[in-house]
Amino acid sequence: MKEKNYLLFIGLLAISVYFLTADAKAESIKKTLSFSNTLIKLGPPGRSNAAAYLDIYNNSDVACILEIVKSNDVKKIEIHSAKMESGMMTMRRESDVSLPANYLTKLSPMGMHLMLIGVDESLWEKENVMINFVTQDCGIFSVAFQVEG
Ligand SMILES: [Cu+2]
Repeated sequence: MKEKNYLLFIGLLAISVYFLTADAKAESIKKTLSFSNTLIKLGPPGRSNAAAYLDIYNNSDVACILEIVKSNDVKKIEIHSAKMESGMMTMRRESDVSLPANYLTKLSPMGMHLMLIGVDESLWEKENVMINFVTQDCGIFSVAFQVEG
């Protein structure tokens, strides 16, 4: 092999290794959290609040801190935990929720959930609403939610 061709070959090899590594990195960040069973429960018409439920699986070996949950279609989204206290259901706002490593966190009725504050009629016409999850170290995720009455 001539020297020039040899250098070209090494160069191409280096470039493909670089892209493969970059690809693998992007993949690992993307797959840190998996979202499933996403559902927005609107409840009776006229109500300005709704709840959203989902499962979040943290595939990584580190805990992910969920900092902000937001959507262009909703004024404000809070993370709530629900608890029975002397026969009454109480809700509390949670901040910086930790999603443990290699663990499935379920946001469900009677437990932790998303509170959609300030929803309007336009939500009824949508089949899907995008909700964004911003974490401290695990990236930002845009997740489609099915809307149900
Ligand atoms: Cu709530």
